Amino acid sequence: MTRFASLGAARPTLLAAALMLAFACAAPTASAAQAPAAIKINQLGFLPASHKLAVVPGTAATRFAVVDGASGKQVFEGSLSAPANWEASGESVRLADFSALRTPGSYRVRVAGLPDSAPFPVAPDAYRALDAGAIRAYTMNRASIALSPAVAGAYARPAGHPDTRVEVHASAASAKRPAGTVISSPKGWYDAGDYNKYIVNSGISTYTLLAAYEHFPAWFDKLGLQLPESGNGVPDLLNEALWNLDWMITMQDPDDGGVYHKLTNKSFDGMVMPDKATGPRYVVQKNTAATLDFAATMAAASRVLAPFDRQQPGRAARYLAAAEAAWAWAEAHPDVLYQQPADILTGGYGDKKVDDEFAWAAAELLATTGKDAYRAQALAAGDPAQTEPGWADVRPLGWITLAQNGKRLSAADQAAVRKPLLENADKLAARWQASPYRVSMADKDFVWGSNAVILNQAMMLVAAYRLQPRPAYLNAAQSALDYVLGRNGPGMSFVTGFGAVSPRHPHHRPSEADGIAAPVPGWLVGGPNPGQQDLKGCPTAYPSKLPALSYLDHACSYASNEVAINWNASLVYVAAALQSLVK
Ligand SMILES: [Ca+2]
Ligand SMILES: [Ca+2]
Repeated sequence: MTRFASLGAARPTLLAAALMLAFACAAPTASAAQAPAAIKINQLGFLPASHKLAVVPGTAATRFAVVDGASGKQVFEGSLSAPANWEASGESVRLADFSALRTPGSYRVRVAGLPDSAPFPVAPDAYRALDAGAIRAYTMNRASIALSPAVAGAYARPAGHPDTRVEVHASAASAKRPAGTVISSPKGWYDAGDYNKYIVNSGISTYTLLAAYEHFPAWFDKLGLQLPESGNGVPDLLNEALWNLDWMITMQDPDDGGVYHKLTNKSFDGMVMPDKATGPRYVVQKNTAATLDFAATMAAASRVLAPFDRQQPGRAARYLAAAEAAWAWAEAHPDVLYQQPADILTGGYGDKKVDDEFAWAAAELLATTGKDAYRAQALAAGDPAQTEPGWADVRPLGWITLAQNGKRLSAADQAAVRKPLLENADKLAARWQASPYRVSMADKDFVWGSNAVILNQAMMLVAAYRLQPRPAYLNAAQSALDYVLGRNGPGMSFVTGFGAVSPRHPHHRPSEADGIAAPVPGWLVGGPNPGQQDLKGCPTAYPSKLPALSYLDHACSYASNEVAINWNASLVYVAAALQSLVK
C-alpha cells in the first residue's frame, strides 16, 4: 500500500491479528528465509542484456567469479567494488558486476571464503513465468467464482462471496437507494489477505495492469495464462482486468454517478477459505477519492479496450460514459472525504488529499477523449518530492498516461510532461548509483509495502526511459526487480513460489486456510517495514529492527508479509517492462 498506509490509513486491522492469535498460529517460523544469505542475487536471474549485479556482504575478497551451475566451471571473473556500508541493513557490502556475461545458462556467483550464491539463469524469457504467475495471483483472488483444477491446479476451490445481495449501508443511503436497499455487485478481486473489495485500491491496481498492456502489448499478446476466459480473443491480462472492471462498474450509483468506497463485511473474516466466509456485505459511503479513482480507471479501460470492441461490444463506450458521470459527480462534490462508519471495521483506505485524484482522472479522461476541458487539471503540478505513485498519491499515474498518449498534447504540453518525469528519474537514478546495494530506495522508503515502493519507482524509471533511453534508468529499474527477487536484506525472493527461498506464510487467508503447505504462488509480499505495526499480534519477534531486515515470514505479520493487488500490479508491470525493453 506504499508509504501512506503506515500513516494509519489502512486495512488489515488489529482485529485480524487478534483472530490470528485465536487460531494459535502454531510454531513460529525461524525459517532459513530469516538468515542473511551470503551472496545476494536476483534468484530468478537475468535477461541476456540485463545489467547484472550481486551484493557480497562481509568479505575482504576483491575478486569474484561466475561459475556454471552444473559443472562448476568458471565462466566469468571480475573485481568486486570497494566495500561500502548500507545503513538500512547494517552491512558492509561489495558489488559484483557481471553484466558482460550474456550467454544463456545456469550460474552461481562464487567468492572465496563464502558459500556460492543461489543458482540463477541467464535466459531470454527469465521473467515470463514470474509475470504470468503474478497475474494469475489475481485469478486466484477472484471473488464470486469457483476455481477449477484446470485453472487453479492444486489450489482449486469453491466460489466465495457471490455478492449478488449486498446492502446499501446507512453511510451510502440516497433517496432512491435508502439504507438496506439490496444491490448486486459480484466479481472483482479480493483486495489482499482479506476478502473485501475497495475501489480506491482497485483503481491503482487495475490501472497499472491496463497500463502494462497499453505500453507492452506485444509481450502480453503472447502471454497465455490458463484463465477461464482464455481463447476468447482478448489478451489474458485484459481478461483478468475485466474481472475487476465488471465489479467496479457496479459500484457506481446509477442515479448520480458517485461511487461507493468499498464492498465489505462489517469486520474482517477469520482465517477461512472464501466459501466459508458468509457474513452480510455492504457498500459504504460515496466519496470524492473513490469516485475519481473510478473515473480514471474507467477512462483508461475505455481507451485500452477500444481495439477489442468486436469481442466486447459496447464496453469501451460504457466505460467512458461511466468515467464521465463519475467525473461530473466529483466536480459537484469535490471534498467528500471518506469517514469510516463506526460499525465498519475493515480497511480504511482513507485519503485526506484529493487534488492528485483530480489530476489523475483528468489525465486519463484527456488521454481518452482529447477534450480540452480536462487539460488544466491533468497538467497541474504536483509535489516534486514525490518519487513514485501509491494508492493515496496517484498523480504520477497521470504523468505516465500523458507520456504514453503524447499525441493528445501540444508540443509545449508534451514538454511539460517530460520535464517532471525525467527530473524524477534523474533523482532516482542518482540515488541508485550512490546506494551500496544499488537500489533507488531512500531509508524513508522502508514502510508498509516497501517492496511496492521500489517497484513503483521502477515504473517511473521505465516511463522516463521510454521518453529518453538513458541506460541508468533501465538499469535502476532492473535493480528494483533484483531487489524484490533476492538482492535484499534477508537475501530472499519476496514473491511466493518463485526463487530459491521465498515467503512460506504470507498474511493471506486462502494460503493459510487451504491445507496446502506451499502458499498460493505469484504474490509479492509487502516486505521490510520497521514500523512493525503488527508486533503485538505476533507470537514471534521480528529478526531485526533495522529497516531492510525488519521482515517476518509469519501469517501474523500483516505489516511485512501481507499480499495486495496494488503491490502485485507493480510487479506485473516491471517484469513486463524489462522483458520488453532490455535488448
Ligand atoms: Ca490523494
Ligand atoms: Ca497453504
